[in-house]
Amino acid sequence: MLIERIELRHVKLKLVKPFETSMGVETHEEHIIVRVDSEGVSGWGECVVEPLPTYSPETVSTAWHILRDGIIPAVLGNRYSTISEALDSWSWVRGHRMAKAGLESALWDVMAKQKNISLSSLLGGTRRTVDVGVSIGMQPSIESMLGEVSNFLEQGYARIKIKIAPERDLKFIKAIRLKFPEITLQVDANSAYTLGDVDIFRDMENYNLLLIEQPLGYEDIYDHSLLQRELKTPICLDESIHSVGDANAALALKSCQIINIKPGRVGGFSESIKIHNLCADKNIPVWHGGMLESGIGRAGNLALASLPNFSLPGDISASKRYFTQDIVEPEFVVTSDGKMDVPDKPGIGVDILEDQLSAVTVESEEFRSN
Ligand code: OSB
Ligand code: MG
Repeated sequence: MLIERIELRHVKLKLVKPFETSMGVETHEEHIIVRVDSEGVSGWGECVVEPLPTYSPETVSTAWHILRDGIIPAVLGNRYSTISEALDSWSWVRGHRMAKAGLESALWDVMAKQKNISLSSLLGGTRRTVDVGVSIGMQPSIESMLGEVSNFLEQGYARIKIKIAPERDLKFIKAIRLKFPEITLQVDANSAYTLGDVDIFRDMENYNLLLIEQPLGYEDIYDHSLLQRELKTPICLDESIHSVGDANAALALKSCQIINIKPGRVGGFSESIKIHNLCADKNIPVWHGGMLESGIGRAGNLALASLPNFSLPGDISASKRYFTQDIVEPEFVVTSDGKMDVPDKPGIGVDILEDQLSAVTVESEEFRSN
C-alpha cells in the first residue's frame, strides 16, 4: 500500500449520559479520527486520547503533535507490504502509544480492504460474535445504580462492570449482589486505592466478583503483586500494561490473573496481539477494554476481540449506550443473549456517515505526499 494522503480530525461527540469514574466526569468524548488514503482505498482508525491526561499521559494535543510532526512525515509516500514495515517507520518514536495505535489501525483497515477481507480475518480472529458487557459509571445513589444495572441487564449484556472509588464502593457492590445474586459482576477502580486499603478489597471478596480492575497506581506492577497475594479474587490490570514487556513482568510477579487489552493503551493491534498470544501461552484470560469509542474504534475493537483468547466479555457496548447518533452505519447493537456481531465486510466493515462525521469535527488537517 502506498501512503498518499492522511487526514486527522478532532471529533467531539456528546455522551447520552455523563460518565463518572474515579478520574472525573466526562460529558463528551473527544478523540482523533485518522483517515489514510491509499490507491483508491480509505482506511479509518480512532485515536482514543482525551483532552487532558486523566487516564493516560497522552492528550488530543500531544497525539496531534506527534502524528503531525513525527509519525506522518515518516510514513507519507512510503509503500508498505506489511504492517510491521509501517511500525518500523515510527519505531524511533518513544511512547505516544495512542497516537501510534490510531494510525496503525487505519493502516490495518487499508490492508484488509485491499485484500478484500474483514479486519477480523486479517488479525487472526476466530469468532463471528463476541460476548459483551457494559461499564457503568459511578452513580449518585444506590437506587440509580440499581436502575442502571437492571436496565442494562434487560438489554442483554452478559456482564456488568461498575466504577468504584473510596467511599463509593462496598455499599454499591453489596446492593447489586443482594438484588442480582447470579450476575457476572466486576469492578474498576482506575487506580483510586493504595495498598493501605487492603481491608476494603478483603471485604469485596464476599461478593463473588469476577475481577477487580486496576485497584492501585496507574503505572504500578509491584504493589499489585503484593495486593494479589492477599486476595483470591483476580486482579485485572488495565492502566499499568503498556506493552508485551509489561504484561510479561506483571505475570512473572503474579500482579494479576487477567489482563484488559486496549489497543490504544498498548500502541496498536500488533502489540495487542503479542499480549494476547503471551497470555494464551500462560493460560491467562484477556478481555477487550473500551475507551468510549465511536463506531470507528468500536468496529476495530470487535475485530480484535474475535481472537480466541479474548475469553471474557469486553467493554464493547451498543452505539446507543454512548451516543444518540454514531458516525458509522450500521450502528452496533447487543443481542438479548449478550453478544455483538463482529463485522464481516472488508476492513472495519462499517460505512462512515460523512455528514455526521463533519458535524462532530471540531478541527481537521490533511497531509499529502509530494
Ligand atoms: O478504565 O476501562 C476503563 C472509559 C474511559 C477510560 C477508561 C475506562 C473506560 C471504561 C469505558 O470503562 C468502557 C467502554 O468503552 O464502554
Ligand atoms: Mg479500566
